[in-house]
Amino acid sequence: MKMMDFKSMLEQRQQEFDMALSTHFNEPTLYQHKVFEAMRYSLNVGGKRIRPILFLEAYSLCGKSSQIAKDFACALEMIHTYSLIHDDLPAMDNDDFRRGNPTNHKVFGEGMAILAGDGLLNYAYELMLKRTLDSDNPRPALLAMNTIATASGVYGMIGGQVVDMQSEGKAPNEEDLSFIHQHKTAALLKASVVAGGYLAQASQENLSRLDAYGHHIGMAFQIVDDILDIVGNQDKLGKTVGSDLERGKLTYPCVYGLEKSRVMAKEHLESAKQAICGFGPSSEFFSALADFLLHREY
Ligand code: GRG
Repeated sequence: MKMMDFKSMLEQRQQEFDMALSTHFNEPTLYQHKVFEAMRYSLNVGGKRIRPILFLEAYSLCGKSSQIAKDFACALEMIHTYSLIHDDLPAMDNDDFRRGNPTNHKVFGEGMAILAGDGLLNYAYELMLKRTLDSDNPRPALLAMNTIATASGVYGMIGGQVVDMQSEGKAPNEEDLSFIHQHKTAALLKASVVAGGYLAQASQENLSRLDAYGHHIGMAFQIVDDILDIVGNQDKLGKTVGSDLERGKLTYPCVYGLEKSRVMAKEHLESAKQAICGFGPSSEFFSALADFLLHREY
């Protein structure tokens, strides 16, 4: 697939997803409207929508199409957005800008940003539970939700964030680095792919393919993120470059150097493509997405 064709497909999916997401945020004026405003702000401030698109693609690769999948995709973006709002707080990474715009706490204040993050996390599960309860066959949805919950909790993203926080200023070491990348970033990306397979009742063989693809793109994604923090263009990235170095963060370039990190990211991407080609020609979008993530500039 040509990169141009891929980009227009990606854009179309992003637009479709944005429409689905907006249906959950058209509440009339409520007493607690401020928290909705803060939640909407970060949800709509230019995210690439990678996780929901991964989820919906995995779901449709396994031959399905349904409303429940769109709602699960929205829930994934809400969980991702909560993690970014909290990550930007002064008590964590203390960032003033994300995606070229002021961070949530800069606009709404720290207290409201904490609540907006909590609100998004909880709303994600409210939505998934509601749809699961409406279903005649809830098991696939429960398996998908279990995958998402585990990947974003203390055994996944939160666990990775804990070790990431503790690693600041520590001597570079491969073991901590591998734990951080697998848990903080790769876990939710992988879960987005695998949960799509669970919801679509994919075979064990296809679940294994999705699992491997998700793992490898998740790892490559974070390695590329580390590289961009050194060589990226600040305007394109929409955030300050060099912040990892400044904070003494444990990153791939600091453990392996830039060149080896690039090679490692490429190897993960090749493994991801290898894993997904078992689906045949219908896996073309996933394969192009792997390339896009490797060559992304933001
Ligand atoms: C606060 C519990 C808690 C966890 C935070 C995800 C995370 C853990 C921190 C974010 C720090 C960070 C920038 C990690 C790099 C990888 C990453 C998640 C990048 C942002 O994801 P994109 O590029 O974001 O998909 P967009 O802006 O496109 O939505």
